[in-house]
Amino acid sequence: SRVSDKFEWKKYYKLETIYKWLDSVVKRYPNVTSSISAGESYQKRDIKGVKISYKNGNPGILIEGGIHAREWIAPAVATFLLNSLLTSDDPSIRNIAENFDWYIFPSVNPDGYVHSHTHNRLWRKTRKPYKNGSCFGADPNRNWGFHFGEAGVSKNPCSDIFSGPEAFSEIETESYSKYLTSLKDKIHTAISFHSYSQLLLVPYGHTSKKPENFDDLMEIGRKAIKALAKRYNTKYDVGNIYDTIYPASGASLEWIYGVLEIPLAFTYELRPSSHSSGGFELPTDQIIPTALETVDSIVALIGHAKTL
Ligand code: ING
Ligand code: ZN
Repeated sequence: SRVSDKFEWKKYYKLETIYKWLDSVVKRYPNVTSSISAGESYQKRDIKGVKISYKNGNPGILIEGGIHAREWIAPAVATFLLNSLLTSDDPSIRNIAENFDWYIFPSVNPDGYVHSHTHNRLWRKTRKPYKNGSCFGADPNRNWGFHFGEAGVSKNPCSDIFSGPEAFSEIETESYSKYLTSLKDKIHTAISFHSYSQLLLVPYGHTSKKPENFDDLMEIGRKAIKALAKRYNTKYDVGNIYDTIYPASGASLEWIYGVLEIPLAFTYELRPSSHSSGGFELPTDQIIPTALETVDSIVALIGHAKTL
């Protein structure tokens, strides 16, 4: 269709363009895809996703993008992955496409994403007003009800890492978490895309203590970043959130791992490596290379997870 022909990962798209493209994908692949929703945002936007299922009984994988508004490469990689799973004829991609159910949400903070396109490129949070409208939003990756408020958060509503007044104070995290609860027994892997730093992170963020399956997570993670490096020699590190990036509690993947007990939880900090290489404003000519190498790594990650 015209809509999907114009969607080429050569630039960063507005939310409306992404959502129209998701609809066009479901129209084009009605037998294997369906439109899914994790609720709506404070400003009443849909938290829209696409489910891919080639057959009954597949284990499920969650893909989360855009929980932080300014990290524009995250929705771009999530949509590129969705497209690859549906259109690639690479046997290793066909294998993961057809033997897992994929729940892909490219932009779980839609109000923030729109705000970063229309008003403030570096906006991170949701858009609910606090302090009588003098500050806006909580950090949707500090707002979840697992060790809420313990580490790497601020109680100041004007801070970029404001946890919110209580867990799930934001309608986005509240409704998205309810949706995920309904998937609890259907998924074993959850992957979130952020930027930037070129890291692959595993639990925990609220403590430096290592979770029970840490060794498995690290082994899978090392395989994944090795596969990522093959195409362009892009260097990633792998490690726990707390020590590898910084302490942070109340993140989506902490809750998914700690409360829903989804055993395989990975966060990608995508390109670039540093602020001086573009930071959140990754040049558009790097969208496709970033997406290609990330898909390579997901093939390895999922393939290895299967053998555990
Ligand atoms: N980084 C993440 C953040 O929320 C993170 C790091 C990942 C923390 C997973 C906790 C859990 O701060 C960015 N760039 O947002
Ligand atoms: Zn982020």
